[in-house]
Amino acid sequence: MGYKVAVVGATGNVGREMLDILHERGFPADKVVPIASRRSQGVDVSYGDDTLKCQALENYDFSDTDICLMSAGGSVSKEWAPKIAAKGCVVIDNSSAWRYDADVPLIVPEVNADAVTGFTRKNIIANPNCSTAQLVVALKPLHEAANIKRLVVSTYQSVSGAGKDAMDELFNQTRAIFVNDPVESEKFTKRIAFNVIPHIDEFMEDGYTKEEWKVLAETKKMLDPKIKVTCTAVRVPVFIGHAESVNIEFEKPLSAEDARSILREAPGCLVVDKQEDGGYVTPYECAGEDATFISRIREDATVENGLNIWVVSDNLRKGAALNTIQIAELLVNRKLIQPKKQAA
Ligand code: 11C
Repeated sequence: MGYKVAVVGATGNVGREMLDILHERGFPADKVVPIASRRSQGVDVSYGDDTLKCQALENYDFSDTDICLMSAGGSVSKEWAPKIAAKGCVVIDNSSAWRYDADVPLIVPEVNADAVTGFTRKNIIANPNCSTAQLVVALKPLHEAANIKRLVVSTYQSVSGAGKDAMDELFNQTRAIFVNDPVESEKFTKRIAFNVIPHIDEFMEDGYTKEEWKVLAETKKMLDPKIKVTCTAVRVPVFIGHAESVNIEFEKPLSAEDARSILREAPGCLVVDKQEDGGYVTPYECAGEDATFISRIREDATVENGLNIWVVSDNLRKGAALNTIQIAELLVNRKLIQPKKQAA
């Protein structure tokens, strides 16, 4: 007997990726229901070789649905996740609405799978921000080996993190520059084509952006609250794949060679570190891949027990859709949820 799974936000970048990954990984679903806003009701989306029609969130009854994968933005999640959860349907939410709630587990299965049992408190599980997900996958095994004290993270984030309209803006601006048309910016505050923008999400009182704060708060919640984290988050003109330069200070010594061997064995990690021309991974190569790639592993002699690494992953997959589905698989594999009934 399989599960009935709803995908809320099915027409978005992440929602479409969720449908692909559910199918690709053979998730034990008897029925998959794509759900979107009333505006997108009836829109066709692909699920394997099938075409499914989106249902409107407002009209859908979640009573016989087992799992709701949600990627429809913070305000939709804030309002709808508790209503869906109250129907006995476990919500795995990709927005920032529930991540910092002490009664909602924030999960990356390679990092803190055991914490998932806390979902019973609200029937909601949170998926981290894309830039944190790949970061903690790479850091967890290093933290276990030598205890991380402090992190300096600089991100290079692709436009797909800001949605489909942002991808269109990069494409349209690039085209406009080539054909000498006027360049229009709506989604980004400055031109993104042939540029980089040190600003993602809203500004906070201390001068950091919300994206930078998320990296700090989520790393502490999932990995260790004692780790000091500072971050600069930057948008780059890349369609898919976030990259991060990470400077790490450990309590104990850890050589680059030992870090490389540890990361080679670590779940979800793939080391590509030849230390020669092209012997590293870039976002272009990681698009469509599941792994978190780690390159440029080298000791930082300017601090005690310092190491630098370069971390790249597909932000729509490990940073969002894939991680959400891995959480659902965790619930199934650990028998933490049972199908309510055979879906029709
Ligand atoms: C970006 N990281 O690249 C953001 C997108 O909190 O889930 C994901 C925002 C979030 O713009």
